[in-house]
Amino acid sequence: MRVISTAPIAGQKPGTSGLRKKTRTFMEQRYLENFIQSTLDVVREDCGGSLAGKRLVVGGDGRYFNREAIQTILQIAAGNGVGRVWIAQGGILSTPAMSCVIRARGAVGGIVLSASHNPGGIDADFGVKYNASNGGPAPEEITDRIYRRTTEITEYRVVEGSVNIDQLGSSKLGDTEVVVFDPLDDYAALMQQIFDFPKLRKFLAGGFRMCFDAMNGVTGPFAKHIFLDLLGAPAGSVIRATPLEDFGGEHPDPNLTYAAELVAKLASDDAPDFGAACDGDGDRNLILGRKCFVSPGDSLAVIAELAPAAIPAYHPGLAGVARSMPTSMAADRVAASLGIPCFETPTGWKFFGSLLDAGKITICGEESFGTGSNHVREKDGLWAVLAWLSILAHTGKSVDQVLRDHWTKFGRSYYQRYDYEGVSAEGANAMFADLRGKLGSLAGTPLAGSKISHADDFSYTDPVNGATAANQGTRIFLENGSRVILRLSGTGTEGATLRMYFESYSKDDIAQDAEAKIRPLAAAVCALLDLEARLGRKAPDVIT
Ligand code: VG1
Ligand code: CO
Repeated sequence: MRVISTAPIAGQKPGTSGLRKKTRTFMEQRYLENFIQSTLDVVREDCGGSLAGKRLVVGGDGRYFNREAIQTILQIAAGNGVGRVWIAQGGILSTPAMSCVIRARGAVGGIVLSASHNPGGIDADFGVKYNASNGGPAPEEITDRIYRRTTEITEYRVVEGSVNIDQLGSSKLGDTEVVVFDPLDDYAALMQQIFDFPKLRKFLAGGFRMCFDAMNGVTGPFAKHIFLDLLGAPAGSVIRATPLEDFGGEHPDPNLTYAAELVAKLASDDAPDFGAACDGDGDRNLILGRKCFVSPGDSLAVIAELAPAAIPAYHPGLAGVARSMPTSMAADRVAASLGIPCFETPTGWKFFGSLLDAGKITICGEESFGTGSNHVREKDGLWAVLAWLSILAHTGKSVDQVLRDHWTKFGRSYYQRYDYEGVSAEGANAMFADLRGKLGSLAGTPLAGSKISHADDFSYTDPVNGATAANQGTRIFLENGSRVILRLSGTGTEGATLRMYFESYSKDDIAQDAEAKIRPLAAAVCALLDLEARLGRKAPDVIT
């Protein structure tokens, strides 16, 4: 074991989902080392002072620097006397599979190497996230301590050496046992416990056509194993299934902008019945029908409505549901009709963890293409795809019909999110400061044919452990029931990214185009904020 001196590096504060920075920043001397040593210092503290006998899982989404980072983490884990480190073969482990493996193998936690849907490569993004023993992203109480530790660090400990991460089996680094395992096993077994695989197999054999796009990310091998090997879908049903270090030079972000190839396929005359995609690390999902897009808020609501009938694991019914604050309120209406609670949390999956652990919710989701349940403590892209397949198999309806039936019963939340990426942080902060200054006086202001009823900053108190989080997004409510939310991204790596979320509810008028429905509201809010002058942007970079 070698002790190497180091000094604090500024800015190692985890955001919405771990520490995300430019890859070159992570490659700087001691950058990754400092963060990992700080993380393990906090984990050791929570383990009563020693990591001996403790088990840690390590894996990532396969992006550039994944393999090198794994070797560094191994050396530091061994230097800190971790009992055993499980490494996914080839370093490839989706975020939900990480959560599954931590839980299934009783690990103390896991280190996820991913910048999710952000591009990969030496000039793109990298990220590191610590997940705790429940399988979920560490809560802020832990990430705050990790951050504090990075500001005080003076040394890190390593055992030098390396391990062949492509070869299954067990070896030693110092006193640490290193086990390279097949990442598909635990995850596929869990999916088979939740869903009726024989029924899905029959459904796919009956002429139903699907196309799953892994976007050159981590889900490729998992999707091939589940959809092709276990469910018998024909070979062409899974595309872009080899994890690439740069995701083929694209954004592995499953939305209408970045999954354009799949969207075009589903809009063609020879479209399959169902299309789906996941992001780089496999926690997000996009659901498409023929010429039909399922907005994530609707997807959450439909799954909450139909999972108890369509999916064996949820036959006993749901304890409750939860959604992040900016996510559309469609799920609230389903919860009300089921007579179960609906919780509203800040953005980021870490806020669902305590509710899931306490058994208060069964299904939860975010507008950012994230859906999941109590089976793991991360959002789970392939789980959502299997949930939709189960719903289609159970109802015998098309995606489009499932949506229409849902809206007929509950009404429709028209929804869109505008992203302004890489704007000046100064300009964005000034705009927020101004808006905050006048929140109290906005009531009564006319806006897009209605009036502002009230406006505030969202604060959250966790109903299980009392933890609080303030300033989680500025909300503007209209008298006609519409909502607008503004917040700054906590996952970006350049300048600031402004997100604006628009929601407009109709009970009966359910067949309009979402874009057309939202446009006047969006235009009015941009004018209210003087957005073009302040940020120098005429239009958002991405609309989802
Ligand atoms: C974004 C999304 C948020 C999601 C987070 C991590 O955060 O808005 O809903 O939980 O990404 O997703 P932000 O702070 O940039 O808005 V992933 O797939 O990057 O783990
Ligand atoms: Co992701």
